Amino acid sequence: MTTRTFHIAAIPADGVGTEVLEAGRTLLDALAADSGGEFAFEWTDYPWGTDYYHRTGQMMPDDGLDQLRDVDAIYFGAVGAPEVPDHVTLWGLRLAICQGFDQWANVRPVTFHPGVTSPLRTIDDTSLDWVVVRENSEGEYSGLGGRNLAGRGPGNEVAVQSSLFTETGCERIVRFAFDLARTRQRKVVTSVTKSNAQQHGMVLWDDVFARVAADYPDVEANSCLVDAMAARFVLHPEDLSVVVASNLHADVLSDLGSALAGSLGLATSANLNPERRTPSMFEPVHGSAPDIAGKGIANPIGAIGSAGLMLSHFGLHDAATRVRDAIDATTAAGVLPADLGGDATSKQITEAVLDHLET
Ligand code: GGG
Repeated sequence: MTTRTFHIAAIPADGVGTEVLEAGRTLLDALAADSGGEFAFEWTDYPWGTDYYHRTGQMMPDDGLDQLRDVDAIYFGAVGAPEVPDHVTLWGLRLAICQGFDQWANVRPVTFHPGVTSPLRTIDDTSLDWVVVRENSEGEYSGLGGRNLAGRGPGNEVAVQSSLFTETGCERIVRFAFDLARTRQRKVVTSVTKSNAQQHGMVLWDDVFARVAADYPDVEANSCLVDAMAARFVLHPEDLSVVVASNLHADVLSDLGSALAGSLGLATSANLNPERRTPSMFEPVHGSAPDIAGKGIANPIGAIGSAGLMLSHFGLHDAATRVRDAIDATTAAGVLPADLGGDATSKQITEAVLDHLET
């Protein structure tokens, strides 16, 4: 008899999303089969994304969120296609889900794997382990603004794109970062803003950060401007543990972090509604990579690792550890995809991770 069945919505969406999600599903199903009935997964596929957009004019149906509301988690691939503007596909699907379900904490670990060459050659890169915590509901992604204001016409157009920072939004993500830091070996939170130049919202963020930090005397707190932080990622990454930043800044920094770890293809993420009022969503950080879609050579490690984050979210910590260890054993054995300088296909990497699943 199966003790717990988790209902997962699979949304591969665009490009390589299909291939990498298949890899993660294979892993999850293998773990369930091997769990001795402890847990099982029930999958529902949602064929939303750019193909759906071409057929219907929308990236997902009007009642899309209602269709997803009762699942235990969403497993997402990637969004974006060359023939449709990126802001249409992103807002029509990925952001519609993140914001519609108030998945306000986007957790993006930066993990260094054995056998992967990092551009950070000067340090013992396997000892690095950071988490970028991205505010995922407001900030620069508020969607506020407009074009062609005050009756100006083409050639003289004006666009306004406003950032929205609320005290509630800042406080909940900063507390999340401190709570996360408390669970880690290095209890450090670094807050990133550009409050010297952006004197309203980001100063509010700084004020909230200072106030919340006082509640966590056991956690070291420091702040850094985003430009300096970009340099610090490259030059002094050993100082970092949890990095908390606004929607846009954390997106950029987590891409930089994963490139420093070897490739964006490795990067995992969890879009969480920490109160668990709505489903959370797990996805590789990378996009749809249309240039290699369908060739079977996409790096599935980000998607497999994100499935591991989903296991932790379900409280299946032993299974999550098995996934992490199997990924490390795979890279250590030199089974690497093209973006990491190897020639293994997505399927070969998936099989290698399966083979390395220790009990
Ligand atoms: N799997 C992540 C994904 O599809 N990302 C596409 C993208 O363009 N994301 C930009 C963003 O979310 O800021």
